[in-house]
Amino acid sequence: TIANALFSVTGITCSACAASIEKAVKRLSGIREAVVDVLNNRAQVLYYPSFVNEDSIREAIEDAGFEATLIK
Ligand code: 9UX
Repeated sequence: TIANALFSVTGITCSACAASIEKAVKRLSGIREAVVDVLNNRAQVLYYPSFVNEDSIREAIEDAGFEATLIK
């Protein structure tokens, strides 16, 4: 099964940083897709819950240098 997580990510102002967050999240195993929306400060992630969880994804975003909060 696949799950969907939406995060609020503060402080992203450029597409280069959005791309680096997407890359950091996709590096985790169990990620199907990661899309960062700079204009709306959102990161949408499709993932396989048997391999990865929301908190690990949040930590990957924070390790990339940005504050992330799970919205749903
Ligand atoms: Mo990418 Mo950070 O611009 O201010 S370098 S978001």
